Amino acid sequence: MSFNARLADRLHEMAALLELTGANRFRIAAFSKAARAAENHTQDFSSLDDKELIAIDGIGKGVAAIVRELSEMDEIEELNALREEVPDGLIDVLDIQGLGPKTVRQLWNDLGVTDRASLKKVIDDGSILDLPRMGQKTVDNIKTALTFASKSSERLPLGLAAIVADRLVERLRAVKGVKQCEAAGSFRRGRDTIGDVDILVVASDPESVREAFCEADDVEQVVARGETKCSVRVKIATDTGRWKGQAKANATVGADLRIVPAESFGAALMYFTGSKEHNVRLREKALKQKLTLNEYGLFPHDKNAEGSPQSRGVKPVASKTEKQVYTKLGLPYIPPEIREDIGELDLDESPKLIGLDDIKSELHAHTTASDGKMSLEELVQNSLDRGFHTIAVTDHSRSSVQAGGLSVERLREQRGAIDQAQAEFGKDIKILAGSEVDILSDGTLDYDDDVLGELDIVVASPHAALTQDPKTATKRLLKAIEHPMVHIIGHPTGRLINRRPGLSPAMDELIAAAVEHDVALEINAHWMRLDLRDSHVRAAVEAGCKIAIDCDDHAPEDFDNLRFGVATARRGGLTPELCINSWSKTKLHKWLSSKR
Ligand code: DGT
Ligand code: CA
Ligand code: CA
Ligand code: ZN
Repeated sequence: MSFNARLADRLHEMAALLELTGANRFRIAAFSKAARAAENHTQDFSSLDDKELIAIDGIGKGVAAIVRELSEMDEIEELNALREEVPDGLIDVLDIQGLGPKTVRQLWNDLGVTDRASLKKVIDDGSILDLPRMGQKTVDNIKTALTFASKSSERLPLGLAAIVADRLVERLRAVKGVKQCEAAGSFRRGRDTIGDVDILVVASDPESVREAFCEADDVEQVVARGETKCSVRVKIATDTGRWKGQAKANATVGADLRIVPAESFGAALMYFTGSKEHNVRLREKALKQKLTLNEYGLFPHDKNAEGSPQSRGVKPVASKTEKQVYTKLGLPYIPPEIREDIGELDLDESPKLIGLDDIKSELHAHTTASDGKMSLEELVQNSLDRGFHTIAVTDHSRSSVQAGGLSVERLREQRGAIDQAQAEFGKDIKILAGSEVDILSDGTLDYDDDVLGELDIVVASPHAALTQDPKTATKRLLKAIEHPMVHIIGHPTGRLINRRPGLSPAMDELIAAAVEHDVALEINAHWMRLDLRDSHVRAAVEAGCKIAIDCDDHAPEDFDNLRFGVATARRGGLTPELCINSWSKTKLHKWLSSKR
């Protein structure tokens, strides 16, 4: 993590902690502004002197001193003091949707609330109603949000699990004597949240593997250290801010390691990839063929024999690769993402699910014109680097005030800038002038039709009023789908994993309308969203609905979220034909202009 990113995290954290302590709001705003300046500047702040720092918009003397402190001492005294002052658990309370810093401060000062448990207590005994301006309706909303937050806090979003899984796999592959190493479990199946990370290893020197796994710096606790199975709790990120939905500084996740023999790696990988329900079906199928399946292989079944076949020295009919095991079971290779007992054992051939390499365009991205961190040129360059033939610039529309939504004038100015950039970048990439236009709460769009008609691409997304009842939400989204100038519905439900449920429209109606009006529904690839979710994608694919997989890029690293969008698409059975991002330049542009 760069110095500036680290600084920004700390400043965001200070701003939030200061809010909880009721500090001067100008001071709070100054820290937030400085955090954004650190995020947006390409120059490393630790290499600048005070004069240069203060010259930067958003950086004053006070922040300059903090920059110095962090770069020289690697800590910030005031932040340490704030962390002392504010109870740890209060941050989790602030994370609950609908609870602002002011209310949290009151809960803390007046009622002694210090964490989610004590919040629940003051709700249950009714004392929360003693707070000024606290009515039953607000309490009900807090209660719902609290239940949602605690139900989901157990599971880790896929994107954070990926940080851990990638790190563990990389670490173990570097150990001498390791021949194979793969992440299995729900992570390999690409679920949107993960209970724990499962890692499989084949190694000639198992003790070195155990050591690398159990004794690394990020290991918080060793739960078990056995010969072939180890379990630990690892820190998710060693240096990530507590803010913006990221891993909390001290958050950990469980990780299981299995060391397996090379000859049964395929069977073990199948077993530990799961799902449990898929495994059950496979074993049933095996038995019907007088075979028995376990993590060591597929064996001839002998109902009179005692003990496991491998312990009796029985030779497996397949075990080395997953493919061999599936083949011997009379099945095509089943991709991990659909091993969920959703009918995958009935497939005659392996489905040609979409892959990362199929994606050839990005159709939802932001620049500094609204709330993005990339200039137009940076956005285009990043898209070129990914090999995309098209990038759509879709900044926010005017109602998204906090996200710097564009007035009609600024939107038209941007078209000029895009034409200029197109001339500079030439034929290698097509830059589309677009908008992520707000779907207002009644389903109307945030720009007039004549403005929308000037754009090459329109992504229409809900951003506000996300607690609407399902009926209203359905009506709202249907109206947007029926709009003749809309190409894509962005993050259709607006859910944020573990943070807010979002809308619950009648998805079958939306899908049917999208097919009728030739609109694509988006899989927003950001790991906090993954919206559409897998089950929605499956329904859409079955109906023949077009799907977009987009990263909704705000920063260069957001492009890396594509893998999570693709995983979700694969879980829904998406093939390249229905995914507009996998189309050729000609086909895509023909479709886009058919709506103009
Ligand atoms: P998670 O961690 O809750 O997100 O979900 P998984 O699927 O990763 O589950 P986990 O970590 O408990 O176990 C990994 C895989 O190991 C699981 O997908 C299937 C297999 N497995 C674990 N326990 C059992 C079991 O009792 N029976 C069967 N058939 N398979 C199991
Ligand atoms: Ca797992
Ligand atoms: Ca596990
Ligand atoms: Zn967006």
